[in-house]
Amino acid sequence: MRLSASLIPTLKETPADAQIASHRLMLRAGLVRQMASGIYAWLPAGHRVLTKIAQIVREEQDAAGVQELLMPTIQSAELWRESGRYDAYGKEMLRITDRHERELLYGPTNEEMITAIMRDSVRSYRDLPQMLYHIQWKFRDEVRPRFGVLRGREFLMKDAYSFDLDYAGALIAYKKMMLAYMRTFQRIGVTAIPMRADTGQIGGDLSHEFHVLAPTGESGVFYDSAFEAGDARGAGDLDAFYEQMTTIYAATDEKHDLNAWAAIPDERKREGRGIEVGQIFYFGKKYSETMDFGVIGPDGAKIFPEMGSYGIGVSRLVGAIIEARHDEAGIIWPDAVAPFRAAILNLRQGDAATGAICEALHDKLGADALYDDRDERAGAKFAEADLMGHPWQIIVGPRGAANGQVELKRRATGERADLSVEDALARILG
Ligand code: 5CA
Repeated sequence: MRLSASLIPTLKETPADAQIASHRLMLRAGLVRQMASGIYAWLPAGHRVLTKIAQIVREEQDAAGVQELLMPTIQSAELWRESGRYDAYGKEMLRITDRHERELLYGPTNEEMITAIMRDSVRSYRDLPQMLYHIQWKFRDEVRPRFGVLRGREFLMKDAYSFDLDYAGALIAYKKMMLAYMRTFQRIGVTAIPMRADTGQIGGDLSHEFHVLAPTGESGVFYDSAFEAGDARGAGDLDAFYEQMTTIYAATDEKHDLNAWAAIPDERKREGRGIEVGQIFYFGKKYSETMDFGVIGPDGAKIFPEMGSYGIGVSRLVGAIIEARHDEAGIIWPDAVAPFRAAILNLRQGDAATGAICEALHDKLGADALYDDRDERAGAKFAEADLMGHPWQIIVGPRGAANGQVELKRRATGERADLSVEDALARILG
């Protein structure tokens, strides 16, 4: 993509109303713009990040055997009266009345809707187990939307739901989902730690939150350094993985257990702050019973399925990644979710030699490269590339170009190397 023809409205000034780094950087790098309190438009570069994250989430859900569907954002109040949550949910629910005076709402989550869909479609124990997910916008009328996309009112969530015949089956679904989450966050390029959690509005008795470590996180977190070492990657056996995830100590301040903490050797104790990017819940028959979703068992008796729900804050992740990965100059994107894998910086626009090399690089790298072909000072191009956080910068100046050489810079480490065009491409694509 050519920067001269792109809508990437970067800002030189720091926006006054943005309190934390990710919010400032998302505005400055031209990723989002606020359209109303807690409601954002995703501009082209921001949309590319959001799409890449959603795609990794999708691939890992698919790999875990979860089926994708798409439910609407607007739901009927009737559905929520069945579960009893229409009144219980309170002011966080955005309630809407249509022209026929029918009560609707903008969905904050989808337990009721997916249960109704299953109730309509599934009759027999033979039809279970099933797991389903969608990636869809949600609305929660937060009292204090803040920190940009970290606590928005409209936000993109992946939410999955599991239906099993018994507790043993539900626990397998829960474990599979935990493994899928660890793989997802690892692929995205952030360290996320699962922590025992309360169940809040969703209800139930088993829940974990996944926290990305960042100094500005809303929760205090305490954990064993074993999580940093990546010991807790979860290859191999599902039960062994779950056992490991749930026995190595990790807790938010709400659930912190001083006795268990005291038993950890001092050199392994880690304290910090975390941003909750996902949460998983097991809540048994809470919705299947209240909404009368039963299947006929092998002996003809009715079985109310055991359920769980599993969320990932897709849009929140964009902010969380930036909180965890930035410096004075700007964002430091992990390779997997950067809006562009590489920026090509033409330091002398109009020069035949630099132009030819840049065009060749642009052709080879395709849509995942951003070609800074503007008639701008070199310093401005460097500053903007650092701000936008491309993992690689290919710097093409007249002196190197005369010898067929470019300079390759790695944003995360600041490492630089003079290379031939071929070698630079090999490093970026390798
Ligand atoms: N139904 C369950 C799981 S599907 C549920 O709604 N869980 S949740 O409330 O924990 O939300 C799931 C994830 O959405 C959270 O972990 C968080 O990452 C994200 N999220 C929640 N509220 C917001 C918000 N106001 N802004 C941005 N992301 C949010």
